[in-house]
Amino acid sequence: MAIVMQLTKEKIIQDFKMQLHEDFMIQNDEATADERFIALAKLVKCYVMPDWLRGRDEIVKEQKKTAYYFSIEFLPGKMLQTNLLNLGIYDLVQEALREIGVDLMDLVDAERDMALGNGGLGRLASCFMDSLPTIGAPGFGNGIRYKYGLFKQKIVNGYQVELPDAWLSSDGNVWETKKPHSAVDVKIYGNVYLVPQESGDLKPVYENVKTLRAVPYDMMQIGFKNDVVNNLRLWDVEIPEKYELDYPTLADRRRIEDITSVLYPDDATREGQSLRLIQEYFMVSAGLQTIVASYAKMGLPMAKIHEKIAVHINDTHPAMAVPELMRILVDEYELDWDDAWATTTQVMSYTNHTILSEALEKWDAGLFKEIVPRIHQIVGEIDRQFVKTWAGKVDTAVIDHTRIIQNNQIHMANLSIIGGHSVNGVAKLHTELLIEDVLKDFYLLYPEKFNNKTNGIAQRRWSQIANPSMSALLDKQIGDGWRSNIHELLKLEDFLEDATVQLDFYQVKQANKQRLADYVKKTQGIDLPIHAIFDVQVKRLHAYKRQLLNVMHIIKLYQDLKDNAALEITPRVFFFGAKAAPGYHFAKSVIKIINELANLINNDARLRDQLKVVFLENYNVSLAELIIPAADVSEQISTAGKEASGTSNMKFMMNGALTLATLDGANIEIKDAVGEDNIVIFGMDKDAVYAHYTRHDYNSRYIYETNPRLKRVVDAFIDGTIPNTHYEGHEIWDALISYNDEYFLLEDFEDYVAKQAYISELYKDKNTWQSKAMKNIANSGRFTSDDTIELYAREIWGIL
Ligand code: RUG
Repeated sequence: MAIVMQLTKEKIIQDFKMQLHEDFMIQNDEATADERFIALAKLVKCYVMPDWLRGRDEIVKEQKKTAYYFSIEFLPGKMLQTNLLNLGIYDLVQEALREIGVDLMDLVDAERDMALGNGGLGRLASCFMDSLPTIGAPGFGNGIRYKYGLFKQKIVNGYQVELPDAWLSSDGNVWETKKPHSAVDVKIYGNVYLVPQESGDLKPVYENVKTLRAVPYDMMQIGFKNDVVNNLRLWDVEIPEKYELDYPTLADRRRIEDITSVLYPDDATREGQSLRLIQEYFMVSAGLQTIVASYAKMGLPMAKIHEKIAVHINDTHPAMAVPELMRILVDEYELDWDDAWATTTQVMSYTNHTILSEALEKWDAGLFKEIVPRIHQIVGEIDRQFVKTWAGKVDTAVIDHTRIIQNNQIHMANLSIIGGHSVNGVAKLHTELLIEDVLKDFYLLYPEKFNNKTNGIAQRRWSQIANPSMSALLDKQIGDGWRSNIHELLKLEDFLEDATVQLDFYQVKQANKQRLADYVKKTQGIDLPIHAIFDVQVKRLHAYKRQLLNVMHIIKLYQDLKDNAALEITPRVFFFGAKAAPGYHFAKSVIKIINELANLINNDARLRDQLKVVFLENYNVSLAELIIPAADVSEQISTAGKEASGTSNMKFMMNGALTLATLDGANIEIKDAVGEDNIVIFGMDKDAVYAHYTRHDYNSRYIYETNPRLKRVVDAFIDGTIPNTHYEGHEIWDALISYNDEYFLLEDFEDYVAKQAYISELYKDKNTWQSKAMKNIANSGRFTSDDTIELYAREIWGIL
């Protein structure tokens, strides 16, 4: 039985104090929040350790089929609250600490965000890490232990400045356990010759290779109140003692250490590209070598490895898993090619997260050959076999579009599709677009591989942890069953028209808005009226996500208020939180514009607090936990067809925000869940967007010249309305008018403005608004990542 079942307040207090003595040689009353956090986290690890070990042993003993989720990003945020909640000891620990004068929230604040990801892709991976043990599935993560996570964003004079995020303390990360005895060697560079053997087989002989030591750091992933503990394994690089002479200078050593230094090194240069390619191979090779070795210990035939092992390629970054498994099976375990291929394709599966062609990785074949020469040979062979298989059976154009090597480039999505048995999109519309458009040639070859798995969220974090007051209210209204069965939120449907309940939910929202307003006051000195609509857009900054459309609407409101000093509007606070990729010039210009516009508006007393704009610096998981519960309006306004799914849309919905959305990604499924009256849809749908693509008839200049109101808004970027943005304003104006507005902001503008006006009216009727908000909460349970991952586990990996 799990240790946590026997815990009492007294025992926790005693253990906690002991831990402080042991780690820091101090008494509780002299400890800092940091020290207390570390002591508590270590204690949690001790409590969980037996279950963690038992889980691992059971998998070996019972030879359970296991899935490995390979991802170059994981974005867990903080872990203390999630771990306590999942262990079922949150309240007990909170009370125990209170008894000795300690506020659990101070310890929570002391933990640093683990930001080993950029955005939705990494956060989804972490939601899955929470859900896999929760549904009792043996599913482990495999990634990289970056020394620096995603950059820390500072805003200086309105500009984004990127600082390194040193998330690891000098002692490492308290949740991880270094396992040097499980380290493996990874070989890169050099030459590989295929030497014929007496048997007639070819054996690779390596020359001048560089050997890296991959050292795993394991992190427990705790299931929700079920004693199941899985593992997230992150790899770090070291220089192997045996090969020390290969790295004689400090510069040589630094180059090696850099392999796990930063998430997504700048790949604008060849050096940056090499580093990224090495990262990808390093993670894949280390993971697979370990997985195959542990399978080998079972004593089962290598050609049947797919019966016990599933490997998931999360986006294309881990696509080298396909040739690397082939290498291990053919070179090290001497399987013949066809047997190795048959099992490899049944082991591998792939998720596509975008249709944007620039995000579908392609590698220069020359660079590939230089860094991973044996993998290059194997990819060449896979490509040859692929062409041979389909030659004469389908049109040559289909083969030309789908083969892995094209124009001296290696297409990683093609490799992932050809080398696996499943390809999934992340929302219904996205999967449809993959099938009908982006991957239609592949669909012709392998229709059976395609399937949809709409994303989901780890609802415990986004409700119980992020929104304790709403959670308490839900307990009061529908009982606490929803905490373990999120579908029970549907019980709230019975109270949608109950004015007392509506008022209770309104008050919870206002309290959460106050919490966010206090944070903004503390960090930026801005006073925010909490009776205003809190309108939020938080996500990576990208042109297709159209933060700029939101900005254009704000400019319009500003112009309206300036034109008519007596105008009364429903007060609004617009919040933005967004990081721009360091090399993404346009996105950085949008950040500058938002900040200057915010300065202009927030300092204009004549607007009488009817309009405020806040850019929240350094948007991350912890900030999301503060912002999302405080939102009235969730902005999901991407150009239809471009956002694969989105996941913040689900988190906002769960916290009772109304979604203002295009029919894109999972917004469509949210609309289906709540009904058209409880979401605000605007703009072109995917068919309208695609019609422009086929007809080539979009003309933003025409719209600009024929709509004076819109023209005035667009001109505000260049006519001096927004101070200090001469350069950025022109860049944006050009994108919208000279370069024909790639993401159709101008076409969608009027409808967006109209729907925003509708929202302003609607908010005046608190009861109706609250009823719609509650409808959203009630129907959010269907977006739990527990259910999403169960579908992966059953339908793709076969592990349940
Ligand atoms: O942009 C997508 C989101 O729409 C999606 O919700 C998320 C998880 O599936 O993945 C995001 N994404 C896509 N992040 N990186 C990519 C392209 O590599």
